[in-house]
Amino acid sequence: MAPVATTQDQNQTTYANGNSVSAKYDILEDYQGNYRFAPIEEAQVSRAMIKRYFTSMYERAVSDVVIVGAGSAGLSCAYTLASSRPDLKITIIEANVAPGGGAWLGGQLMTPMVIRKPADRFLREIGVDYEDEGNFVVVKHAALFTSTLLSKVLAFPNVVMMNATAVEDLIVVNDFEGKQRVAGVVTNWTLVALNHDTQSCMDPNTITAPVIISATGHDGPMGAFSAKRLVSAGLLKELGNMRGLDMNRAEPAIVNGTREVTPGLILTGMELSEHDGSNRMGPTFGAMIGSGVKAAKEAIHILDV
Ligand code: 48N
Repeated sequence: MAPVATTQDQNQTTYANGNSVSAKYDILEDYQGNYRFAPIEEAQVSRAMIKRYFTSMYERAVSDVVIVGAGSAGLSCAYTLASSRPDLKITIIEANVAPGGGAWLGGQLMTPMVIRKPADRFLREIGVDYEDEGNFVVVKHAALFTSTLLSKVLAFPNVVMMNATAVEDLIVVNDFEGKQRVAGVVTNWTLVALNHDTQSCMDPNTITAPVIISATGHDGPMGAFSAKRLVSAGLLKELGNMRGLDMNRAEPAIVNGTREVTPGLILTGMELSEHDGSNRMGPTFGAMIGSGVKAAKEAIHILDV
């Protein structure tokens, strides 16, 4: 156990082992060789992480909603769901170490992010400034949008995000009518999921939930994961495959097409373009926001029926 403070006055804290740290944060004094941290033992750091992470894994083994993918659609969905239903246990599974998907940049590695009206409403909701260009707005850096949204999502007490964790299969069960229903996800550490052909038998874990929202995008090592799994699991005849770029057709198609594509599974964002065969929109992100918001409303409808 780390030594407990024995005396605390307005200038410094002294510990039973004689260590003392300046309680008053005097930058001059502290940066002249006197800077001190409160003492700690290595096991305290390990146990602080282990206790919290594995407690949340234990508790979220049964969630109310699992969102697969923390890109702009998944995060917009998570924000809408968590803010409107604080009673729901929302668990986000993100394969990358860094959440955010393709929303850290605008297009062709340029940083400004274009969002067509009326999706600018969401920017005002989460407090992101933008320049108004008439029919669309421009956020000065895509990372301003994504980091703001990510920080708000993670601040909700009912949201748990497990990044560097991949969904590598779906749980599919027969419901009481004998119909196949998606009832959860099969997970593994991403580094394990990407290395099943280098080691044998690294079995996964599971999270069950009545609603799964898949927002795995259209590209990347696991893009359109759930849509592709529906085909290989015999729940979908074939993929529609994303069509060529047409901003004016693509964005309304994605938002209006956001839905429960098979019992228990909602698709949102660009994963839907692979499922439905809708156009891509390129470097404009309003549909990701609109689709994420709609996916949240669809999930609430399913849960409340
Ligand atoms: O950003 P993405 O890829 O996906 P969306 O749908 O949130 O946003 C798409 C958007 O960025 C565009 O593609 C823009 C609008 N361009 C369109 C165009 O025409 O080019 O995020 C998906 C996230 C990523 O962070 C992945 O790491 C993650 O999903 N992911 C997974 N996480 C867990 N398990 C998996 N199997 C998995 N697969 C992907």
